[in-house]
Amino acid sequence: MSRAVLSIGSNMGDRLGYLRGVVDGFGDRVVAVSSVYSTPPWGGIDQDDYLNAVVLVDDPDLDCRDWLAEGQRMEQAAERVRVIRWGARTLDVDVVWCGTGTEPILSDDPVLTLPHPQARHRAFVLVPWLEVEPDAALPVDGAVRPVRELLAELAAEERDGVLRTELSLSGERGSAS
Ligand code: A4P
Ligand code: MG
Repeated sequence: MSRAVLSIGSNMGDRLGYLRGVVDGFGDRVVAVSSVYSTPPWGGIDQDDYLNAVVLVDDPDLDCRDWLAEGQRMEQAAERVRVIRWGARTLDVDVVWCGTGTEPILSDDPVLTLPHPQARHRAFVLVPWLEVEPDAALPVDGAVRPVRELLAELAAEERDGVLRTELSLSGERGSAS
């Protein structure tokens, strides 16, 4: 049984449509969905801006690997081609955090590393996560750190690049890609 924090992103094609597909795909397992954020590419590869969001999911019958597998199925359905690490993609679904209740599961398995090793450095993950879970905490180097502190430690330009949009992944929907 598990609860997970998923970071979803797209910077190719129908970006909003791909993100909505994730929320629709997880259906009633979705507990909360952040706003959609426009974010500059992270990781030093020259590419278009992303739309990013965070989705909280919960299902007593699924474990952390199931969330990864479901996310990868959705990436494939979005016709994602894996060309270059940290490069452009129609859809990326990362498991940022997974646990039972509030207890995190830790893993250094390269197939599923938990928490996601880059999450702490990524304002495009931390900003939307805090929106849906203001008291979120992330295990970092053996200590559990409030996500709001991790975000405050990032460079101001990292944080300032993450812009909330009026686009929505649930409920009433705008139209744009
Ligand atoms: N994997 C291990 N742990 C995890 C985890 N916690 N969640 C493995 C998801 N996957 C995990 O991923 C490579 C392998 O990581 C998988 O086989 C999985 O078993 P991938 O998605 O196939 O490859 P990738 O995405 O090219 O590389 P990577 O390192 O996963 O990149 P990221 O971390 O996904 O970063 N900039 C902005 N603004 N917004 C973004 O969303 N995304 C990326 C991709 C780069 N820059 C970005 C964004
Ligand atoms: Mg990925």
